[in-house]
Amino acid sequence: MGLELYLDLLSQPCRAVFIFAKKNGIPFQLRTVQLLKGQNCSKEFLQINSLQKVPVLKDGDFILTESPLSPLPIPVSSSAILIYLSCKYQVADHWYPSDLQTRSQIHEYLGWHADNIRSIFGVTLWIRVLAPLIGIQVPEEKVKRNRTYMDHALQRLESKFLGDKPFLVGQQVSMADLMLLEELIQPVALGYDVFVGRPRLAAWRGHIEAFLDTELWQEAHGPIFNILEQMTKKTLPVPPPESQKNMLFRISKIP
Ligand SMILES: N[C@@H](CCC(=O)N[C@@H](CS)C(=O)NCC(=O)O)C(=O)O
Repeated sequence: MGLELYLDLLSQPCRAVFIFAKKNGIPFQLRTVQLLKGQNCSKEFLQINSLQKVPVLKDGDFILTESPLSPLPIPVSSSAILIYLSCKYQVADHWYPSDLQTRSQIHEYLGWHADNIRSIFGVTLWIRVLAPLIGIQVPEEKVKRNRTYMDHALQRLESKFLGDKPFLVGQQVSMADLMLLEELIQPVALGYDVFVGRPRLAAWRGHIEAFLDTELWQEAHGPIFNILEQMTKKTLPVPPPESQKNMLFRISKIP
């Protein structure tokens, strides 16, 4: 069996992996794991990742998840997967530059991203969709706090990493840009446009989108951009009880 990617396109890191593989013409079998249907808790998926999370890469017998035993330098599955794909398929250098200092800047950003972006921007999906789907309203004070956290993170992102550059690192798009774009698209799709009033960030978004084909953009983002409509039409599956337990725990952790 060749390369398999276990993904749900509602998830930001999954979309980054999906777009990266497609854009670079990397052949893979898409194994869709629908989180809303609790497929990440199925017996079959537990054999692949006992942590019940996507994305996961399977290449023959080799499985890459966010296991702390990962041999790669960054213990976050999507970036570990992007690094694996970059090296194995020798993608264009700008995605994961071979120059030591530029590559180190990518790692520097990805480390910051894991601590400061990952945990904050995904919360909108919980507030707007996942919590209401199981009958929970996230308190308004938490919603406001999340917006404040997003705003602070974006200020730091612009001042420390982006500046006036077209991309996060160097003059061309890299995996760091893709990881960030997918996180920022999440609240946008759910009604909070983080690019409004941030011309530098909006210009950066324009540079990356110009680089991706419209068809690929639509294929990757269809599910997340349609989710509010599906909410309204009540066509989203209500997660099974075994997933709801995990979801309640996750919702209780929203700061
Ligand atoms: N740390 C991983 C993301 C892992 C993760 O949080 N995955 C979420 C989707 S975005 C998931 O699978 N959640 C299911 C669950 O926790 O039950 C990365 O950045 O690639």
